[in-house]
Amino acid sequence: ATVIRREDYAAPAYWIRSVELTFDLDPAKTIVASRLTVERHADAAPGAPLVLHGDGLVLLRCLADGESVSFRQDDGLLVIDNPPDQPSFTLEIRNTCAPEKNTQLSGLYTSGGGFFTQCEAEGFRRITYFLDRPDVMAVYTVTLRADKAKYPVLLSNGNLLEQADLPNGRHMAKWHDPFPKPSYLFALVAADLVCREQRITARNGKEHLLQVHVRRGDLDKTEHAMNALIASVAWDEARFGLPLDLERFMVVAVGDFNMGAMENKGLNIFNTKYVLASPATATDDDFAGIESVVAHEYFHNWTGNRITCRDWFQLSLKEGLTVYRDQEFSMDMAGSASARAVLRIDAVRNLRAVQFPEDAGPMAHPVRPDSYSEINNFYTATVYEKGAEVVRMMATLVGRAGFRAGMDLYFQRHDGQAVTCDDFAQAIADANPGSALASHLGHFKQWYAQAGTPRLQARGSYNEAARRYTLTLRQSGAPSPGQPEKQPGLVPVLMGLVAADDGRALPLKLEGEAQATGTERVLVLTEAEQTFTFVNVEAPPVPSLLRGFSAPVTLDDGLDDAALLVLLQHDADAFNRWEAGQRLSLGRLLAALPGDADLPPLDDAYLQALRRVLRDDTLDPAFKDQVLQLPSEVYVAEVVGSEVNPQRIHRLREQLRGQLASALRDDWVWAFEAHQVREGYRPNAAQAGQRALANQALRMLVLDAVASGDTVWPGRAYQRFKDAGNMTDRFGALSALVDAQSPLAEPALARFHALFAGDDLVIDKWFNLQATANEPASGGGLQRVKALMQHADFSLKNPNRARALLSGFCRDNPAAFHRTDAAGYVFWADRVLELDAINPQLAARLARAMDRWRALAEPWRSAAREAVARVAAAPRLSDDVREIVTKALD
Ligand code: B3K
Ligand code: ZN
Repeated sequence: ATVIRREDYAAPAYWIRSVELTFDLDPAKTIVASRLTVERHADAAPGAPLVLHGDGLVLLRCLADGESVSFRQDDGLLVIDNPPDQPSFTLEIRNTCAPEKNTQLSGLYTSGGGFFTQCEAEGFRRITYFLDRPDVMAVYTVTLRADKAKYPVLLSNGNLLEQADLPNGRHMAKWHDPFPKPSYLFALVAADLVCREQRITARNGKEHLLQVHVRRGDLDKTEHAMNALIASVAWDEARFGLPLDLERFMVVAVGDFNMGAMENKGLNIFNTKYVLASPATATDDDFAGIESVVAHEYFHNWTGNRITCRDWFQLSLKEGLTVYRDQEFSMDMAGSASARAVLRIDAVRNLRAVQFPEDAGPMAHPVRPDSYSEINNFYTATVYEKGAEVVRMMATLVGRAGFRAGMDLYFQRHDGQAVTCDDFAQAIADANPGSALASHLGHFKQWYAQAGTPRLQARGSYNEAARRYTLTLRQSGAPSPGQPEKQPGLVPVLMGLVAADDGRALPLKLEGEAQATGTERVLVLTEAEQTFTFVNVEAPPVPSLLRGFSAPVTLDDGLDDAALLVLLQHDADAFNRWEAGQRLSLGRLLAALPGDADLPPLDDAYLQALRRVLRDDTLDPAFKDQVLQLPSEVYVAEVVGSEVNPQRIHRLREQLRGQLASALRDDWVWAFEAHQVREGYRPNAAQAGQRALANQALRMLVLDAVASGDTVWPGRAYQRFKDAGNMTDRFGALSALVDAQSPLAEPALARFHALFAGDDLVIDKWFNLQATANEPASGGGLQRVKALMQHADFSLKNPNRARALLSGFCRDNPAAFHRTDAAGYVFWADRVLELDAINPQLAARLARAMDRWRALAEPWRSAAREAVARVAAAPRLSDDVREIVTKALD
């Protein structure tokens, strides 16, 4: 496979200005007729060869300006060596493709008897020959022809121009999208669908039609997605002044889809998982996921579609920014400051669980990568989530109004263009002259260029007599693939000082400043080491650094338990309160890790502190739920960093959970009883927080009961499982039984399957719960997963199903996966190879379960290496999987 490099970017020799496509849709053989207006690039030589991308197509004919033209086909490419040497000409192409054979789900494929497309990143070339790169933007007119009975709904981007019946039971529809777009935003749908419609009037008085299209029978599960869409349209107008620019905006749900959703212009195509929800079938997390993905795709209409990426190295230009925007939207929707903090905590948990390991492993890459062999492998947590952190840091540095001014300037300058991450950063900086971002833009842009999670060290000392507190900050970065040395960047450190005695917020005045600037401020670190001196500090302080996780770094502040207990109880910043609690728990696990003794009994100070949080009625239930949840095994492994023993981490964490379950038993009983939602189900943050805390309490109570041989709480959990009025509570009770390995787990699982048979999204949950279930002391997790692969409901061809079982086991169940007999790794290798023959993108995702094999202790390390090497040596690997496993072995 060839390596593509960012520095090799060159504009194409030709542009394509307009496209007319006609599809004669047939599952076995679809005929595509394409008429392109091609324009020679001003810098290109007259008659320069025209090279079009193609993949898996059969070419029927090719005409230039109506005349036949000589061409050759070279590794999928269509090369026209002597195109007309005029500045512009027409190219007519006719080709076929085979949608029903397309198991990769990239390009045009069939699902549930309908036709759907997925073109990002390079799927359009699997439909027809084209300059399939994001800097080539064209206006599309699309005609669809298909059997009317089988495919009554025919959709493409933009506005419907005409619709008519044709002979032989066929019909046609013609669509026109007035906005020039890159090919990756093209979409079509032809299927038997029903739709929920809503007319809305925008602030500027314009009317729009919103539609959510789903399979027959699913209409009653579309209300939430529609509400999320309406809210997204209103939010983008209010917060960023960005209106909906099309008369019609469509969302279509499809059951076979490689990722979450896709922002095709005016015709977003979604995984059913991110559209369909009812209280009986979806959990609070599912509802929240739908709201955020609907928003994300909608926000792409401006950040991604109106301004797109010049090349795929700039992917974070649209993804990092759009994730930032959807995060802000979800926070605004959740409302209270506490609910915002809970969402921030979730985002950071996810960053640490997925992005930090990525940044420390063989796939580590900058937010703007320098090279790739398969671009689909770079839709990563680094590009998305770390990219969003980079945007968030800009917003922190220039303030809310400054960020809005920067966005305005970005659209003023670049609307309708394909641009780079540099263009974005420049616009935000230029709109904020005099800001730390503008004065240190070079330092800041290291965030785009350097891979790896920077390390921030902080050491403070207080001089009681002088009432001075000096804080020294140091930044450093570990080597990553291709980047042995790291340069200092710009780290915004949002901070406060908390009085050690009573926890009050101390006024902040830096040496040389005329007066204190409140009790919270941003320190801007741009050197490898800088010292900040605070004066008039009236009491010994505990530093509260990196509030709200103001930069995606690891922090070593050297704080002891006493200081962390102060922050947990008093910090004005909710994020840092949570963080202090996590670190207290983490500290207890790390201290016990060496050797193989059991976890010592937990100390009273720690238990009291957690109890106080749980019982504090000034705190929101959702926040308490976050504080009481322990750091994940994956995160603990990442903090340990090398010679990781996954079994040891699992055992100690289980013991910690067991002790918390028993020591706080009365508090859990209280929490469970006190957080029952009495009014009707609504998926809002307030209700969801109550349910989350009650479900955590139930889980702890069942855990403690099973450990002590008591049957009352398992019985209550089973009853709740049977009677629950919503999926969050039903699944919470079921998970509690499975988690504690109660004898009631099996009958509950069987009942759950019977109750929801045929509801694919719920059956996915059923598979996933078993794949991620706690490994019994006697083993058997892998056996269960193997048996589930034989279940009539299992299929490797459906991405949701395959992910639920296989990624659930290999990526989200470390204790069951990392077996000392290596059987987990053998299973992983077999599944990666099996899946690669069907769907390389999906196989490559699963392949990444082994990213961190080098950090394992023996015997896991050698066994893991062998499994990775076996995959790498297999004949006929896709480029996707090959890139992952060869990088893992490098
Ligand atoms: N832009 C798409 C992701 C496409 C992934 C291609 N392998 C969804 C999104 O980020 O909104
Ligand atoms: Zn996106």
